[in-house]
Amino acid sequence: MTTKLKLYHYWRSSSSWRVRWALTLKNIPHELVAVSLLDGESESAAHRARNPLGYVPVLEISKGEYLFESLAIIQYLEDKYPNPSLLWRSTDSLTRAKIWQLAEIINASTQPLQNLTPQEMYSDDTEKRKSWAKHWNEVGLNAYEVICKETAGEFSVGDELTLADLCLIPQVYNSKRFDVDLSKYPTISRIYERAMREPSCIASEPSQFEPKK
Ligand SMILES: N[C@@H](CCC(=O)N[C@@H](CS)C(=O)NCC(=O)O)C(=O)O
Repeated sequence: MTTKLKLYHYWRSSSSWRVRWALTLKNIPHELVAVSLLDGESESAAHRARNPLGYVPVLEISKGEYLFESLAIIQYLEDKYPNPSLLWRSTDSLTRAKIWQLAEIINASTQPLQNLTPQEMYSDDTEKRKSWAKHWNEVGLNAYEVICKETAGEFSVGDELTLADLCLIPQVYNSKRFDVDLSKYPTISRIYERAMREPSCIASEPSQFEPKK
């Protein structure tokens, strides 16, 4: 018997949104389990047994078998559920590498630096934390804009959604929270507006999962 995939996520986590979006776009049956980042739930022994880093997202792929790191999870989903493809639609190696490059600008060089834990290590002052996070968002978006100006069609690479967009759009959502001036990024802004009209994007975006007060 196959178990339904179970995604441990947090509504406002950008990395969680990437995976929710992939599951939605590929129409993969799954259930969601909320893990709060704010009240220490992600640091609990139960959650660290799923991911020793104490982060979300985590995908339970069968009873007691967990995958974490959103891009590894999406690669797994891509292999198991190839259509629609987020990575391999193009047969051109350079284009595939550009998709990865854009995804990694966000995944490796932006999101980790503005994550909650580095912010907490940096300062107790909420204003200083916010300007730190804003800075690293701008560093990432500056680089992304330079590259995607060359690769974009309707989306970051051509006219189809790819892994790059699944990383970019949630990061733009973070940037907005940190008051980044998006008018400095015309290509990114255009892609963001376009992506936010996609049903799979709307169905997976944070406000759909915000806990009711
Ligand atoms: N590289 C990881 C990043 C995971 C991550 O940083 N998750 C954040 C939420 S977006 C988190 O759990 N942060 C908790 C913390 O900083 O303590 C991935 O792509 O899954």
